[in-house]
Amino acid sequence: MRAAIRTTCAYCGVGCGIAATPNPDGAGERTVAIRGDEAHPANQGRLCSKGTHLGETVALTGRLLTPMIGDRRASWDKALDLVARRFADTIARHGPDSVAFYVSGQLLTEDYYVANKLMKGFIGSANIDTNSRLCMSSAVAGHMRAFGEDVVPASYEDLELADLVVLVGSNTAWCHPIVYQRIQAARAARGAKLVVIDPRRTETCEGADLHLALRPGSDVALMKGLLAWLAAENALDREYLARHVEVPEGFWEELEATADLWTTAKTCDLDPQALLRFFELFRDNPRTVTVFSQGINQSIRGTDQVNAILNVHLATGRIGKPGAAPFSITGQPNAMGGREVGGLASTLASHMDFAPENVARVGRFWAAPQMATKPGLKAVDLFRAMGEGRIKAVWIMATNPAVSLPDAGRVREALAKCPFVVVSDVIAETDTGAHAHVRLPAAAWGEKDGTVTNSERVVSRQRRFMVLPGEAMPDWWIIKEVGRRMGWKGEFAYDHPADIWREHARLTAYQNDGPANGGRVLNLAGKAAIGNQAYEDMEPFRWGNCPDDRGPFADGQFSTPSGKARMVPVVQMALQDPLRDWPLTLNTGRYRDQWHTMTRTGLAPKLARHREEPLVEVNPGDAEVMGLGSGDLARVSTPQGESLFRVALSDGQRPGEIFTPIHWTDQTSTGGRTGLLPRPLVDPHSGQPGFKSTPARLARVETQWKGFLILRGEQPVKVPCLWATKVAVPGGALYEIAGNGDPARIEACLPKGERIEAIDQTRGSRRVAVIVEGRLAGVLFLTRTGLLPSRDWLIGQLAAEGVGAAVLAARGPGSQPDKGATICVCFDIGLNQIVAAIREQALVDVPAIGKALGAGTNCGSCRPALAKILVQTNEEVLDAAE
Ligand SMILES: Nc1nc2c(c(=O)[nH]1)N[C@H]1C(S)=C(S)[C@@H](COP(=O)(O)OP(=O)(O)OC[C@H]3O[C@@H](n4cnc5c(=O)[nH]c(N)nc54)[C@H](O)[C@@H]3O)O[C@H]1N2
Ligand SMILES: Nc1nc2c(c(=O)[nH]1)N[C@H]1C(S)=C(S)[C@@H](COP(=O)(O)OP(=O)(O)OC[C@H]3O[C@@H](n4cnc5c(=O)[nH]c(N)nc54)[C@H](O)[C@@H]3O)O[C@H]1N2
Ligand code: SF4
Ligand SMILES: [Mo]
Repeated sequence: MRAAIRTTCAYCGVGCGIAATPNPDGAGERTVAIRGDEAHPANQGRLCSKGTHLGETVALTGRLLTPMIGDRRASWDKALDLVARRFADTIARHGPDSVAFYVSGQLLTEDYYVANKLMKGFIGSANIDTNSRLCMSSAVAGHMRAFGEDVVPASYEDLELADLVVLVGSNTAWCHPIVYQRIQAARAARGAKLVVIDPRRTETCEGADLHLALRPGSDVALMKGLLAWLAAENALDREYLARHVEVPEGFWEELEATADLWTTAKTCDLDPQALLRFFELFRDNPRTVTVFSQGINQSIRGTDQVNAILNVHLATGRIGKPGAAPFSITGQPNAMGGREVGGLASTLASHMDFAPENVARVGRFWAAPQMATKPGLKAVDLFRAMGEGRIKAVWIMATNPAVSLPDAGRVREALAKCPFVVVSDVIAETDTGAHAHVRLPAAAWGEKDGTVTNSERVVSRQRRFMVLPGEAMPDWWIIKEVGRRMGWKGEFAYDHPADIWREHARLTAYQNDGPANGGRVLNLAGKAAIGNQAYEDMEPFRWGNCPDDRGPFADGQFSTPSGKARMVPVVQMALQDPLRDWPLTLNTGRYRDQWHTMTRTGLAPKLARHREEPLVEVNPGDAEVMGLGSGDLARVSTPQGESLFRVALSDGQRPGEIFTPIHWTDQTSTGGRTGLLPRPLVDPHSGQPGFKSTPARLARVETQWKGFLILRGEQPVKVPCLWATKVAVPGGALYEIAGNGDPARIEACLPKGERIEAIDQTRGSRRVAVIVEGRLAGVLFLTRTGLLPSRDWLIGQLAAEGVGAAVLAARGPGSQPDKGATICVCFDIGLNQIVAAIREQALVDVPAIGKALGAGTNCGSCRPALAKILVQTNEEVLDAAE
């Protein structure tokens, strides 16, 4: 067995360290054993369900392994020459602003740096934007307004030192699970309080001291109400305000006039008593960390929402002190690295903007022939410009905008119109790749080498532990090759990611005398002159602390001209009453075990089991009025488009509000495509879209039959029916299906082989299995009025030998009862098993469930779900007893 290689997780911005042991039991080059890295400061050995199961995603299933021009394989030389030539020609004919790059927080810092340098210094346009626009840009804009620089003044340790943690618009238990576990561990150890502010009652709310299910979009009112109340209670830090904060004229007067407790409670649709409890908790706990993510950022007033939070922290001096900070947690593994190199169209490089002296400075450093002198197009505008014919060549890297941009139908039209589309991806077939003229095979996690920065400014190495498969190449290499072929050989002469790291680190330090002298906090001088071996061995380190190693801003020095932070006056946006034709509000977000457009988590059978289909969550009262039942199919429509979802009743949804997940695509479903629905409206400061709130309506969709299809192997099929969603299962794929008309055509999806069938005329049920050499190759179950059996046993038969006609019974001798939806993916424990154990063994807490079943004792991602099931089941037991 080879030694473990220390790297970082491929997924979220928590940035957990991983010890990866390739080929652990000699099973093959593309296998790896994954453990949490005990020495990594972010996770200290813990991993959530996604990180734990990374090993299931490293096979070559679906990989793009050669450059493709159209549908033809091409050599790298041919493909790169074509990209360079088409970009150069387009620039020559239409100018630098006729081309664009659209990149991603999933690139490594080194990749990002080269892309940014090529566009902003050499092509001479700032038309490079990133999916971080959809993710972090309101936080960036808020930080710049308040601090003069995009610096996150917090670390995970602050969460452990805090007496109060406030989670605003963050489903931390699902989206930043290790941060959540650290919060919960600190609560257990020190009794810290937890408040969750989210219109939905998510699993993050389990065990919180208080959940405020506020009206969506009312966060500014809430934070202003808090600040006004603290001012009235004399709970501000007047000294801090006087020394370190600029407060605009009239700020307090406006606040006092608009934000009393009762008005706030009404605007936010909250119980005044609950609101008061939050205010008191805040007043009484100077060590407060307010964590925020997409419920705040993804709003058409996201930047104001961010500043409303920062205002409260500045006015109470809760910043730059242990256990006291506003904390924007980042989504993607390298969202922060992208911000550091300036990957947004609105920033230049190294935390500099487009002020003329910055343009001149970066131009000198790069010896750049034609610097971009002004910000470029932001993501939503960029694709709009493409639709209008103004962007004539685009290069998309490590993001899937045909799924993830708002009004994705329009985005697809824009891509279809664009004369030259290049897509660099690790996966061959994606919704975006379908529009590409050239597809370039990028190195994936485990094959690429470089650095990432997590939410708490810790820079870590991602290390390669597998060979590059096929002709895949790292993103930095692909970009620099195009730069060289466009004529800038010397400027893009990188042989190793360390070459790029050194240049990036030097740029952060170049003529940067720190915030007290008009410079910036971001300064990597100490890491600029390192050799390749030192880069190889680089331990995780945090940038941006004060000289005495306290957090940024601990000395009260901010990156503004005056050195003071700024309170920003913010106004609560008008909240619309429901529209007649669009009476509901659509909220969108994430599932615990899927990552974005599922190109990678979708490969892991274990991760598929938590949610096998895209659901629309509906308040039970609303569902009753609309005649919708659990498990029905329903169409969500918005002015932008429509898509189908499976209905789930949820009393965690406020009346009038529905929720859908962002993960399903054309590759995995005929419905469930959330991206088609949100409106392309953006925040005026940041350009970030308001993904969390779109007027919508919902209607039941009738189908005459339903069923499922299980196929062995990896070859994807398109199932021709109204509803077909696909998830990976061990050895194959499971498709849940439903539709109208004659279902016979579905049988064409079954492979060739020995067919056995059973028909039940009265229920309109049909069961077909295909057996090849004694092994199950495929099975189709359909019914008009009957029930369908559990899929688990049948899925298990994909691995069995000597399968016969008995397979159509869908259960073996002595087979287990249906386990129900998988809750614990590590030990494959289902809802029904957990409920039964709680009832039969009178279990009272989560550790007891762990003892009885193992559930929750490995990665811990399901512990909030177990807590919820425990409460519900025990309530039912009590109700039954009464
Ligand atoms: N499992 C998983 N984890 C992930 C990801 C993933 O795809 N899957 N993606 C990563 C990425 S890139 C990101 S950006 C993060 C996102 O992490 P989060 O921001 O935690 O996730 P979301 O589900 O997008 O939304 C957060 C919450 O905001 C709430 N919300 C909606 N409207 C409002 C509002 O008006 N006010 C308030 N206060 N709350 C509101 C929603 O109900 C939702 O529960 O997750 C990262 N982690
Ligand atoms: N409605 C709605 N929409 C949203 C959101 C929401 O909450 N609601 N959230 C938004 C947010 S916060 C985000 S971050 C985005 C995410 O949306 P996307 O960025 O579009 O989603 P991903 O699936 O992560 O896309 C990454 C792509 O890069 C590929 N890839 C993976 N690794 C590499 C690599 O090393 N190199 C290259 N070249 N390619 C690679 C993957 O196969 C995949 O195709 O979605 C946004 N869209
Ligand atoms: S919390 Fe989970 S997904 Fe995020 S970095 Fe850690 S292991 Fe990876
Ligand atoms: Mo994100």
